Amino acid sequence: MPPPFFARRRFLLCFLALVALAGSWLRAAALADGGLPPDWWRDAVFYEIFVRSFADARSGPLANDGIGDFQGLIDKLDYLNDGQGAAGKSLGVTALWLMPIHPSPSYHGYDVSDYFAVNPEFGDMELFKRFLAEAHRRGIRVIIDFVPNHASSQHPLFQQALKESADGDTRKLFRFAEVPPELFGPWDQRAWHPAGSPERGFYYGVFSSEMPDWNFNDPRVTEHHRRAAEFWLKDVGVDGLRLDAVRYLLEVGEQLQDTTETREWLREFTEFCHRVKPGSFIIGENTARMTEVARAIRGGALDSAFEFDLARATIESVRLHTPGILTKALARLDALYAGDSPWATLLTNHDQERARTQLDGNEALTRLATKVLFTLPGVPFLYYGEELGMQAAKPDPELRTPMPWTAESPNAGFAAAGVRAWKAPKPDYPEVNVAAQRDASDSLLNLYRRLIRLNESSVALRHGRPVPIVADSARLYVQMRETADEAVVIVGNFGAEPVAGPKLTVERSVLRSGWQLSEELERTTVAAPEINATGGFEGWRPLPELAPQSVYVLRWRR
Ligand SMILES: [Ca+2]
Ligand SMILES: [Ca+2]
Repeated sequence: MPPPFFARRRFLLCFLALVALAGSWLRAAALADGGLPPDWWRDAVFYEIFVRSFADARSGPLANDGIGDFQGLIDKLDYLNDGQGAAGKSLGVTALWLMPIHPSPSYHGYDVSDYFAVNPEFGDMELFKRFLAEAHRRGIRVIIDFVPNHASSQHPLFQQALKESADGDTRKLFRFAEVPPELFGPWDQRAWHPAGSPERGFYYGVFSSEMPDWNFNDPRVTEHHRRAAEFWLKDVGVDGLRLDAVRYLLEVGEQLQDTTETREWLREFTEFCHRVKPGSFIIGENTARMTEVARAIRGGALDSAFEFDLARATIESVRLHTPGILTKALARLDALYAGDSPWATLLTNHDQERARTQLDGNEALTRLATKVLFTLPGVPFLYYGEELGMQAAKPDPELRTPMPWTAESPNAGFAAAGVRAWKAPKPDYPEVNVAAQRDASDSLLNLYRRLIRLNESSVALRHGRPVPIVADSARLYVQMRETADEAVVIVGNFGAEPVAGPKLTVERSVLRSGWQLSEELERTTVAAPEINATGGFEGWRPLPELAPQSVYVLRWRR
C-alpha cells in the first residue's frame, strides 16, 4: 500500500485528468454549438484563403466556371484540418481567414457593394453556412474580411449619393466636398476624385476612385457597420472579423491616418462585437510601425493586429543571415507589450511578394524563415500556397493565383482540366503542388505540418514570458520563454555554414532540476544543463554544432 502522500497525489492526478477530459469535451461541444471560449484565437494557427483561387467545385451549380467557391472550399477542408489531430494527414491549421466574400465588382472583393450578402460567384448564404458548419465540425474556426473604411463605388448608397444635389442626405454617408481640401492622400496618391460633373464636386477615396471612403462622422455609418457585424457574427455565425485598412477610418483635419478618433471608433466597435458575440475575435490590418500597432491593441481598439515590422524583420534577418535584426525587433515588442504577445505573426499575405520570392527563390532560406515564423511569440497566420513554396512578385493578381493541388495540365487541379480558370496557375505547378509534396517526408508542406503541431502544442513557444538569456556568440539567434510549467530555448544558425554550438547562460527562470528536456525541431539529442537554485544555468553548451540554416527548439516540461 503506498504511503498517503502518493495516494493523495494519485487521486490528484486522476482528478486533473478528469478536469482536462471535461475541458476538451466542453471545447468540442462549444465549437459545435457556436459558443466561443474567450481568447481562443491565442491558441490558433490561421490560414488565409482567397476563395476565388482556392478550388472550383466539380459538381453542382457552381462547378466548372474556373472560379473558386464555397463548395470547392468544403471539398478541401480535410486538407486543412481533418479533425483527427496528429493522427491525421492534414496541415493542422485551426482557423481560417477568408478574404472578402461579399458581392463586389472587383476580382479581389475589397470594394464591397453589399455588406449583408455573399458573392454569388462563391455560392449563396445557405452554402456558406454549410461551409461554416463543416469547418466547425472539424475544429476549424472562421473569420472573414470586413472592410469598414470604404465601400464600392457600385454600392447602391454611393450610386444614390452621386445623383443627389450638394445637400443630399445620402451624400453625407461619404466624404463629398465642393472643392477638395487637399488633392493628395497619406502616401501622396490622388485621394479626391471628381464626382462626375463640376457641380457635383469631389469625393474622398483614399485607395482609389472605385473605393469611396465612408464618412464616420455620420452616425448612420457606424450603425450600418454594426448591423453588418452583428449579422455575420450572430446570425451567420462566423467567429471573428479581420478589419481591413484600419489606419484610415476617421480623418481629422490634415491627419489622414492613425487618428485618436479612429482608435476610439475601433474600441467601441470591438466592444460591440464582443457584446453581440462573446469571444469573437477582432483583428485589424494596421500597416503602421509597431509603436502605433501596439497603441491600438493595448488601448483595446483591436484584439490583435498583424505585426508587419516583425514580418519584415524575420525575412530580412533570414535573407541577410543577420539574426540581430529579428532579436532587436523582438526586444522592442517585449518592451511595448510588457511581455504579452497578442499580435499576429506572418511571413507574407495577399499584398506581399511570396516568401520564397523575397528570399530569391532559395529553398533552404524559405525553410529557415518558416521555422523562425512558427517559433516566434504571437498568433501565426499563413497565406495559402506558402506551405508549398509558391513564388510570385507583384502586380497583386500574381500574388493571388490558383492553389496548385496536382500536376494536372493546365489548371493544377484547381479546376477541371477542360475549364478555363479565371487565372492561370503559376508555371512551376508541375513541381510545386500539394500532391507532389504530400507524401515526400522532407517536403516544405510536411515541414509546415510539423511546425504547426509543434507551435500548437507549446504555450511557452507561442506566448511564454521572455527570459533574458546570454550566448557567447552574437551571430546566433537565441531566445528563451517560459510559462509556469514549460520553458523553451530557441537556438538558430541563419548562416550557410555549420557553426559551433553556443554556450548559454541564464540567471533565473521557472526551471527546476528534474524537468524533462528534449529537442523538438531538428530531431537531435541534447545534453541537459545543471539547473541551479534560481532556475538558472551557466555556460551550458546544449549542442556541439549547429547545422546550416537550422532552428533548434529545446523544450523543458515539468
Ligand atoms: Ca466555381
Ligand atoms: Ca477613411
